Amino acid sequence: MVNSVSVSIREQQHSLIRRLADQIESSWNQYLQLEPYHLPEDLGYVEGRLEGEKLIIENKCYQTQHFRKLHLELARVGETLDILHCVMFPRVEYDIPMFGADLVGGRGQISAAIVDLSPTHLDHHLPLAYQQQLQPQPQQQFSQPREIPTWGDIFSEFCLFIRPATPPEETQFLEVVTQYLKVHCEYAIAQTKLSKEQQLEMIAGQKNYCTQQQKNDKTRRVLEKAFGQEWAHYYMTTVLFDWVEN
Ligand code: BLA
Repeated sequence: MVNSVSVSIREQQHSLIRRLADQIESSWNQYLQLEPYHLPEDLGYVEGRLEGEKLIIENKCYQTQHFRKLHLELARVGETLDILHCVMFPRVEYDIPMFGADLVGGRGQISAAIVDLSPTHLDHHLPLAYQQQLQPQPQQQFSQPREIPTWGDIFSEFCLFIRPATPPEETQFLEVVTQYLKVHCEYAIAQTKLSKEQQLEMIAGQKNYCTQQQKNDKTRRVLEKAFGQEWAHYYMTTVLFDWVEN
């Protein structure tokens, strides 16, 4: 039986978004043992209206032994705006950085492609394995590097933020993300639990990451226009960027 409701908006989105979503899921499946994660109030699929155009949000969420929440979100505003948002929230029992990625585009062009492995340590250092296995991104390899906004002081030297200008640049971006996911997942699954005291630093680090991300007015504006201020705030603080208190 064909169930049209289950057809993902992924098929209609920009090809880089589709490819990145497929890659994220395939890396997760390759390295991690995924268990379902239930979003509050069944926010798996949401529809709103942005200036007369339909905004559709599709969420996929999992958890694992080392990750409290693996969140992959695809969103589409009418025919004009395609979005991929992904954050891997570690359990605070482990010393694991934050993986985050965002792709925003429309009318055949991705305007923002960002990926980072962000420190959860307050002194901003990443685990040694990351320093050893990854190279800081030479943004100048891309013809249109973009400037990180001031709230983005949470990002590391491995942050790549560009407007991909050609198909080879799109593929190169995808390869960077694939490499980050490999290093990140392999590191994460090898971690053992921290002491209670060390966990406090992870809690503070994740809280800082989320607080800064919540300052992204561009995300907030899209959600506010489609769903109103209150819902946008609720969504940004409980689905996109939530943290656990000790
Ligand atoms: C930018 N995010 C944006 C933009 C929009 C959104 C419309 C502007 C695009 C542009 O400047 O070309 C919108 N992003 C959304 C919406 C959702 C979303 C509505 O994820 C979800 C429903 N954002 C993240 C994560 C990172 C991130 C995980 O969600 C990074 C790891 C970064 N997005 C990010 C940054 C910008 C951006 C740095 C540029 C902001 C700026 O230039 O001011």
